[in-house]
Amino acid sequence: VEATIPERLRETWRKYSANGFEDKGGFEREFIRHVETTLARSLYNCDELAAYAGTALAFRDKMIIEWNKTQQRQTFADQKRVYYLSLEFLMGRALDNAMLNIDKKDAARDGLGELGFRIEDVISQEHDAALGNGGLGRLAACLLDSMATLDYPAWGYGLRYRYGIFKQEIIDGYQVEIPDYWLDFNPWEFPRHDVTVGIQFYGHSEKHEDENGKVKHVWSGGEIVQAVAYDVPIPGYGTKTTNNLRLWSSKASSGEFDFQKFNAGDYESAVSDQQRAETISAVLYPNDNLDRGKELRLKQQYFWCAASLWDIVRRFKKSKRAWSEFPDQVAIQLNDTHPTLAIVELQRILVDQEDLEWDEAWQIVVNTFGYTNHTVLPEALEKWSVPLLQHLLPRHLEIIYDINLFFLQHVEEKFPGDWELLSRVSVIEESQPKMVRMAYLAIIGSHKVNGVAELHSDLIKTTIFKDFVKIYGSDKFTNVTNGITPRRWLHQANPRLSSLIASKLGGYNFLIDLTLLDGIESYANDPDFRREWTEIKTANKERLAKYIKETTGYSVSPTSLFDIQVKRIHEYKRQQLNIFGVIHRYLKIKSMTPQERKKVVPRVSIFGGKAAPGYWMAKTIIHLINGVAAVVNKDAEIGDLLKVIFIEDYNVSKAEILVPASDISEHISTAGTEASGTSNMKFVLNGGLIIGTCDGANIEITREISESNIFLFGNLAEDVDSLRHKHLYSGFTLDEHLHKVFEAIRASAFGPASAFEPLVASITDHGDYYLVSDDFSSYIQTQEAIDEEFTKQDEWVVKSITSVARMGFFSTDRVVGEYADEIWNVESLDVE
Ligand code: OAK
Repeated sequence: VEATIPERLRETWRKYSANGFEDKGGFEREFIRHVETTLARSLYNCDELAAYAGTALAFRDKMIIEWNKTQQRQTFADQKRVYYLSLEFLMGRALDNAMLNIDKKDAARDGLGELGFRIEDVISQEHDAALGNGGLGRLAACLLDSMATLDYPAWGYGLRYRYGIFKQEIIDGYQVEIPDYWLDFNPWEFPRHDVTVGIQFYGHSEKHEDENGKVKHVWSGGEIVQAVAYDVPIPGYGTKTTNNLRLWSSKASSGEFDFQKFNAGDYESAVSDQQRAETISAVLYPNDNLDRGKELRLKQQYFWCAASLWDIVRRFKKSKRAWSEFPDQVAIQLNDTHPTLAIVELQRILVDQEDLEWDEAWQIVVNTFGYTNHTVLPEALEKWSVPLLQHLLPRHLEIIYDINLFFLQHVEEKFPGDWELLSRVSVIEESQPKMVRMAYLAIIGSHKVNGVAELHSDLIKTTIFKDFVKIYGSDKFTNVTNGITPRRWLHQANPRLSSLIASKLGGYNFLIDLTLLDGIESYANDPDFRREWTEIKTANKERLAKYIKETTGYSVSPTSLFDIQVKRIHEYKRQQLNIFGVIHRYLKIKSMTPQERKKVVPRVSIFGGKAAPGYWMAKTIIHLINGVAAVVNKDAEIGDLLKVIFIEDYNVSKAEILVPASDISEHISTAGTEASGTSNMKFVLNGGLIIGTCDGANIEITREISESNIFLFGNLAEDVDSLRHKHLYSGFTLDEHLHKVFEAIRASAFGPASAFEPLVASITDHGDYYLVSDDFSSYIQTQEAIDEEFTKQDEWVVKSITSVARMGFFSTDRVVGEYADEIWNVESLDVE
C-alpha cells in the first residue's frame, strides 16, 4: 500500500517542510541544534569530533532535501535509468565534497570560525569511506560524482562492508594490517529497513510440468539471508541533482537470531546462523588485480547481484510496461566481472519467475548489460569452480550451461568444424575441476564490452578476447578512456590552484567543462602567473613536508624535487624499479666528491600503497623501501640530497594531500599491464610532471599534453613477449647498474640480505617477468634528465602550466557522456 498524505493536508506539510540553511547564521543555527539535540552534547563538551558531526548533519539535511526531490523527479519522469554495479566504491571523505557541491563551504568556514573551530581540522575528523582497493573502486566513485553532476538518473549498487580496506601500519619496516571498522558514526547513510529482500543460497533445482505441459524450473531448499538497503546520497556539483548509492547489508532471516533454536537450548547454533549471515557483507576482500576464488566472495557477489536485480525489476514493474521495454528503461553497467552473476540472475527472473521464453528473455538481458574490463592480468581474471557453483547456486549453474550451449551452437554455425575455437571460447574451462570463465560469460551476456584506455582496449581485442572479436565482430568492443572528477581532484584537493585558474578564466565553469582549461595555456608566458603557480606548488609541498614530519619524524626540504609513487603495491606497477633506482642514486652520491655533490639536485622519494595481505613479494618490496629509508635518511653525508619516505596507510584523503605536492610522479608499469591508471591524470591535473612507460592512459596523456611535457622511457608493449622469451630461453645479461644495486642489497646494506633475496632472484633467476632489468638503464637515464630539467625552473613551470591546460579530456564528465551515448543510450534529466 502506498501511503500518502491526502491532498487537503499537503499545504500544512509544505508550510513546514524542511529547507536547511542558506547562510552563515543559518549554518550556525543548524550546527548548534544538531550538536545539542541530535548528539546530546553541549557548549561545554563540543570537541572537534562533535563539531564534525554537527557540520556533517547540517549539510546532510541540505543534501537530503535535494535527494528526495531528485528521486521524486526521476520517478515522475520515468525515463531510462543507469545502474552501476560495483563491488567497490572508494568514496573517501564526504563532508568537504558536500560543502563544495552544495556551494556552502564559505558559510561553514565562517560559521565554524565564529564557534572556535578551523574548518580543515573539522573536515579531517571524518573517517574515509574506504570500500575499495584501488583504481577500480575509485573510478566508480568518480563516475558517481559525474553522473550526478550531469543530471543522469543513475544509481550505484554495492555492498555495505562493515570493514573497508584494512588500515596499514608499518612496524619495523613490515606492513601490518589493522581492521578498518568505520561505521561507529556514519552520518551519510540511511538504513532502509523497509527495503529488505531474502536472498536464497544452496538447495536444489527441480523440473516440474505445469498444467499446460510446460517445463518449469523450481529452485527450492537451502537457506535465506536478508539483504537490507542502506542509501547514501551523491550530490552533483552545481546542480540540484542528488543521486543514490544503495549498499546492501546482510542479516539473518529470523531477525536477531533463531528463537526456536535458542529456546530449545541450541544457543551456539542460533548465534552462529546469525553470524554466518552477517559475515556476507562483513569485509571487503583486500586484493587488487588478483582473484582468489573464495566461497564467501562468491556469496558476496550473488547476494549483491540478486538484491540489486530484485530492486531494479521491482521498480520497472511499477511502470506496468511490457518486458520487451525493459532495456529501454534500464541500463546496467558491470564494473569488471564481479557482478557477472547479475546476467544469469536476470535471465532466471525472466524465465523461471516471469515465464518469458528463453530467447525473448535473453534478448532483453543482452540489451540491458554492458561490461567494463579493467585488467588483462591472467591472475585477475575471475573463474569460479563448477562444483562450488553447483553447491551454492544450482539453478544458476544450469542457466550458465544453457547460455553456453546456445552460444556454442551459434559459434558452430558460424565456424563449422572449428572444434578448437569452440573449446577456446567455451564458458566452461575443461579443467579439473571445471571452471566458469566469468569474463566470457560477461561478454556473451552484454551488448557492449569496453576497455578503459586505448592501448588496453586494443589489447583485449587482440589478446584475451580475440576469438570473441572474430565471433561478434569488432563493433561489440569499444574504448572509453578513464577520467577523474575535477571537483575532488582539483577544486577540493588544491583549492588555491583552482582559484588561480578561476581568476584567469572568469569563474569556475572549467569544473563542469574541463576543456575550458585550455584558456590558461597562454598564461604560461606571464611571469606573474608563473610565480603564483610556483608559490602554490611550494605551499602544497610545505603542507606535505609538515605531514611527513608529523607522521614519520623525518624532515624533508620543500625545495627538493618531490618524486611520488602512490598506488597499490604490485610487481607489475614496479615499485621495485623505483626503489632500485633510489639505491642506484644513493650509491652514486656516496661515490661523489664533495665538489660533485654540490651539483646534485636534492630529491625526496615518496612511496605509499598497500600490499594485499597474502601477496608476499609486494610485502617484500615495502620492506625494502623502508630498509632503504632507514639507512639513507640517517646518513649524515647525504643530508637533504636524498630522502626516502614511506607514507603509511595510503588512502583517498591522503591522496588529496599528496597529489597536489608532486614535482614528479611515477607511472612505470611494464608496458601492456596497467589498463589505464588514473593517478597519472590526478598528478598532471595538479601541475606535476610525470615519468612513465608507454602504458595505459600515459599514452593518451602524452598525446594530449605533447611528448615534450612528459618523461617517457622503457620498452613498448609490442616487445614484451619477445623480451620475456629471451629471459627464459636465451639467457640475458643483467643491467650493469642494477647489478651494483643488487650487490649492495646482497651485502646487507639495507637490512639482512636474506629478506630481499627472493625479490632479487625474481629478476636474476626467475625470468624477470616484469622486465625490470630491461628497462633499468632507460629509467635511470630519464631520472637524470629530470634532474637536469628541474634546474631550469622557468621551463619546468611552463611545462607544468601547459600540461594542466591540456588535461581537459580526462574528466569523468567526458567519460560518463561517452558511456551514456555509446553504451547506455540514456539521457540526462532536466532539473528545471
Ligand atoms: C581490480 C580488481 C580486479 C580487476 C581489476 C582491478 C583494478 O583495480 N583495475 C584497475 O582499474 C583502474 C580503473 O579502470 C585502472 O585505471 C587500472 O589500470 C586497473 O589496474
